[in-house]
Amino acid sequence: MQPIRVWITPPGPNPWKVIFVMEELGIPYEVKSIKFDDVKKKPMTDINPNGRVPAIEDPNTNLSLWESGAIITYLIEQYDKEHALTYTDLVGKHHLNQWLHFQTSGQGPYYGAAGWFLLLHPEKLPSAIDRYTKQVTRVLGVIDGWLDGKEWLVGDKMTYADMAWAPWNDRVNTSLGVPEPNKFDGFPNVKAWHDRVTGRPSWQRSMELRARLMDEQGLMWNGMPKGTKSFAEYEAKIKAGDDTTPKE
Ligand SMILES: N[C@@H](CCC(=O)N[C@@H](CS)C(=O)NCC(=O)O)C(=O)O
Repeated sequence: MQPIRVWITPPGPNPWKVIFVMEELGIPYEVKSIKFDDVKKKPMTDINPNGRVPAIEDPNTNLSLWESGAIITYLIEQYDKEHALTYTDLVGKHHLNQWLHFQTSGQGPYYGAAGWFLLLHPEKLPSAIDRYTKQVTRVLGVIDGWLDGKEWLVGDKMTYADMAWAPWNDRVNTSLGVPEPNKFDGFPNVKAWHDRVTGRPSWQRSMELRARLMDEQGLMWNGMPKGTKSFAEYEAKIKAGDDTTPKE
């Protein structure tokens, strides 16, 4: 099998859903790591007219695809022949699809918007911050309730649906404006689940790759340019229009 090319910007959470699944399934891939400034330019827009990452090009099937949910569904259908990360019965299959849709429509956009208004928007708009941080908390509450007495979203094993939630949850502190160790306060089932998912060696490998690619682009783990000493300094750079970090 030839490696699948995956287009990413290292700081953004969405590409890491796809890398995580590829790592877990042992799918060979090569990363095309681009700067956030270049997502809305060629050649990225030739691959994804919406100018967002992730996107993949699979030379084995001549398929080019964007939207992380669509990519994960494809990878599972095409390369998870043993059904390691999925279910094939009618109910299981559609419940997995449901949780994946909830992730892409109900987690990513809200977490992204909360982080944007909290940290990156040039003006502080309390009503927008309040609206989106409350949505993040609400979504965490939905998952926490669902996971009560359960280890996984669907069935009795980790699936692609669980994995899809990990990258945004891993940095939910930046969407809530709380210290990292407190990010799951009040949501013990989410915390236990997130620890289970991110305890996988495939997650560790994905995050090692992220650290290397962030370093290559002169970024620190939290997305701030190297050498930025404080968030206040970073905010000043953003106000001056000197920001290159991902927005959602
Ligand atoms: N719904 C898309 C969202 C992709 C997305 O927003 N990706 C971010 C990086 S994590 C991006 O490319 N942002 C570019 C921009 O905001 O211009 C997906 O799930 O793939």
